[in-house]
Amino acid sequence: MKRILIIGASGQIGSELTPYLRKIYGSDNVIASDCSFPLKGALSEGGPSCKIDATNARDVADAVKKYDIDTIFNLAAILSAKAEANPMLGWNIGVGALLNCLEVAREYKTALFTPSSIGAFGPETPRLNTPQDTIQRPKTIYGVTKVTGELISDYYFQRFGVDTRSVRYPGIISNVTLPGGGTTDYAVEIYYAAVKGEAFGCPLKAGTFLDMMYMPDALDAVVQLMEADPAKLKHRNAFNIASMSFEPEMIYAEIKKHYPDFVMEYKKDEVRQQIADSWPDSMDDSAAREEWGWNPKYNLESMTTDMIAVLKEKLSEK
Ligand code: AKB
Repeated sequence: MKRILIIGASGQIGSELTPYLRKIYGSDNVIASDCSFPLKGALSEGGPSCKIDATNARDVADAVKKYDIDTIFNLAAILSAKAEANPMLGWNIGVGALLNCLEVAREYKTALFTPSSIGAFGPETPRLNTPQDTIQRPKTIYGVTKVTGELISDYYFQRFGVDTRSVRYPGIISNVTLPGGGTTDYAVEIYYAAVKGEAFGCPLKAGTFLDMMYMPDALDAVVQLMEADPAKLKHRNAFNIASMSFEPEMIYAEIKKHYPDFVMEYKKDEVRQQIADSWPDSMDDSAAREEWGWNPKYNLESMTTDMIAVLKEKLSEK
């Protein structure tokens, strides 16, 4: 990777991936873009930026030509619960934007990373230690777009030699930009509530296990995978990656070690609960470990300590 274009730079992943890549590859070599423009703060001040609506192929192609891009990160997405409220929007962004990126990647010979998700699995998938290669019959539009994305990305690799690679992200926990519209968002929002001294209404019931990951590991994964020797990759779209699996009571108990008076109640959200019930409890990520050295650093305890320290500082500045 030498000249990188990030599509959807203002989102949860993009807002942290952009500065992370700028540190590694140089500020001028990482172009941040989003459909809402101008970008704010460090995203626009820290390096080049432009407006891209990825559902418009010309926007993507113009930026790739103008900035002489060799790698595209397509982070445009409508998360699971929000996509259920507007399935056509979920499809147009999830698949339409990806198809545009694939065609541009084919024409201009760039590599392409588009995240997949635990949402690419469904109720018929083995729940525990979900294998890398297994049944994928998701029941959400988000999941349908993710499986479509995995298949079409593999097709472009096999048919046209486009260097497509991806990971199936678990719920990502971060402290810079809130996710919004996802099923796993509660695991971010709970920290904000605890640090603000507020009670938290948890949308998922006790016992709902899901894979989760702290943002620093999610960022490392992208760079490790995109820098991996292609000769070692037996899979491409997309690798299971995992670092921790927990249910609401476990994150609550961990936060209570820092805030003993913190209160979490259940405030069930039917849509999110149904989605979460259709997703795996924990994935087997041995293919990622073997093929490109995936090795996450954070667990629930170390993530909680870090999240609380960062949010305390961030929220006290306001
Ligand atoms: C969501 O909850 O929709 C996302 C995901 C797991 O892909 N965070």
